[in-house]
Amino acid sequence: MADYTTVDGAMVGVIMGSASDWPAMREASETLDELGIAHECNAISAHRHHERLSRYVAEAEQRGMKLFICAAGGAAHLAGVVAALTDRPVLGCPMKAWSLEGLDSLLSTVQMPKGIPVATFAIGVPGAVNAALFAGYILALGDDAIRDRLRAFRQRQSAVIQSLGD
Ligand code: RP5
Repeated sequence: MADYTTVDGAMVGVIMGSASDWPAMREASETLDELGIAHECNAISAHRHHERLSRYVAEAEQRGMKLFICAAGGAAHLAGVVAALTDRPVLGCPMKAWSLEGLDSLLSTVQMPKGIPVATFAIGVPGAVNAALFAGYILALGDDAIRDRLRAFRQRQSAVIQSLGD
C-alpha cells in the first residue's frame, strides 16, 4: 500500500516537509480548489523520508502529474530535491519555521545553483496562495476552463478591493 495520499486525476502534487506546514499550505489547497484544479497534498520530508519522496515523485509523474508545489522550512531543500527528481515544473514555498522568520527557508529555496530551477514564491501564506495561482496560470496554457476561473478569481479580488475603497 502506498505510504502517501493520491487523488485520481490530480494535476498538482503539493508536498510539505512536515504536517506543521499545513496551516499555510491549506490556503494553497483551497486556492487550487477554487480554480477547480485536482490536486493531492502530502507531508513527505526530503531528509526524513527521502526514499518515500523519490517513490512518490516517480509514481506521480507516471500518473500524469503536471507540476509540484513544494513547501518547507529551515534548511529547505525539499523543492530542490524534487526538482532534481522530475522534469515537471517545481514551485517552491518557503515556510516560516522555528527561527529567522522564514528567511532561512526563502534563501534555501531560491538560491538553487544553475541547472536545476525552482520557481520560488514569498514566505508563508502569500507565497502559498501565489504558488497555487501560478500553477493555475501554467495549466491554463492548455485549459480554457482554468483560464476562465483565473479571470473570475481576479475579478472577485478587484471587486473586494474596490468595495473597501468606496
Ligand atoms: C521542515 O522543517 C518542515 O518543512 C517544517 O517547515 C520545519 C519544521 O518541521 P517540524 O519539526 O515541525 O516537523 O522540514
